[in-house]
Amino acid sequence: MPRYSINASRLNQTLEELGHLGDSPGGMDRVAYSPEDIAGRDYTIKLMQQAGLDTRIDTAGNIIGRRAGSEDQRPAIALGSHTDTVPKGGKYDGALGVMAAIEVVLTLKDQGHQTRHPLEVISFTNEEGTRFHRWLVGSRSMSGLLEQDDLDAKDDNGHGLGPCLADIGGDISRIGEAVRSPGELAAYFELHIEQGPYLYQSGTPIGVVTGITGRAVFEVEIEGKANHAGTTPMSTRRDALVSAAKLVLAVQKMAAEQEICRVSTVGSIKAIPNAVNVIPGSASIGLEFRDTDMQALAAAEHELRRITDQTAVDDGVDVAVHRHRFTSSVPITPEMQALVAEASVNCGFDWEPLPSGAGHDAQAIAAIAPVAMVFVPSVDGISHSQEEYSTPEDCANGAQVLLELLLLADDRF
Ligand code: HGY
Ligand code: MN
Ligand code: MN
Repeated sequence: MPRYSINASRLNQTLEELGHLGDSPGGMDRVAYSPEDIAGRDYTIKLMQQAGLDTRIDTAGNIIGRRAGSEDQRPAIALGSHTDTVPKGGKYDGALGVMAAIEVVLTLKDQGHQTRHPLEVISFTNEEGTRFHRWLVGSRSMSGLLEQDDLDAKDDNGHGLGPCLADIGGDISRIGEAVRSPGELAAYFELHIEQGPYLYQSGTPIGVVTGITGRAVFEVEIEGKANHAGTTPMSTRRDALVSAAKLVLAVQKMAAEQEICRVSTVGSIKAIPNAVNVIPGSASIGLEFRDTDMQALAAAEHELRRITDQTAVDDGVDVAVHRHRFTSSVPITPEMQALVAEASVNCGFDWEPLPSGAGHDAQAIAAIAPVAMVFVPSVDGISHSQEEYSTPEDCANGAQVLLELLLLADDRF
């Protein structure tokens, strides 16, 4: 039996209320640094303060709520996730982890229970990386993994990160102050929806995450020759969009048929000038590869560069490959997996081990603290979509395990 029971209806109410902030036809639009994201952040801060947390925003824009422990000199145990979404995203990705962390604190407050360790609830900013094509920005800032090219990144309109950070209370000129040293956090626990089909298909309420995938993100720019769609003979065309289309199919084949890495995706494509009666002179595609084996990602990059070189020769176009980000895969230690499993059993829930095909803030924080992740089922395995859904019961189960996990760690660390 768990020591305390979380308040399931309170948790699901906050999830519902957060889910109204940035909701739009087609899905959630709480893209990092947007007014919708700021509304979600303000709501989160209000909840944290109502839970009695001392809140602050670090120079990277991360929201940190702290609750003193009875032995406050100990390193804090942190719970968290993110509230930014992909465009047209879902209501649970990230949001569940932040709302559940606050529910855990509210439950401890209701029970008058003070943990030995200080507690921190952290809502990391810009986990998804939509706007600047750089993800885990808040958590990588905290763990010292941010690079100069993150700070120099421009969005699709040529705007820089600095003003966006200022809009959310950060400060790019002092972003180094967000870095936490190893030892400052005793552990970081993240509850998250699985975002894949396995727990839902097996009917298992809790996932014990065994590792978090690596990811390699690229943009490929193709330069051909703009010309008249009606007068230019087919044999003389240098159509950048046709070359891009060939690359889209080749990238998909790399995982689907050649099995070079676990998954490969082209998520964005642009044609310039994007007019039906103009042969596109320029085109670009945004793509990513994922695998827990970093060698597989290196092999994928090698194959990408081979096929782009070949396309340039075959089609008489110029092709440039820009590597945006290599994120290392992160194993979860057997000890931390066992603690999640024990918490699940204490709560009376079946569990199963599984890797995460999605990336998470935990994989950045793993550079400075021991981490563990708890998954709950995603209905039909859908995520990054308006149809993303996890049942109120599964959300509550996850929060219950998160609370038990925290209490076990507080006793033993
Ligand atoms: O893309 C991901 O894996 C995560 O949802 N940011
Ligand atoms: Mn997420
Ligand atoms: Mn996501």
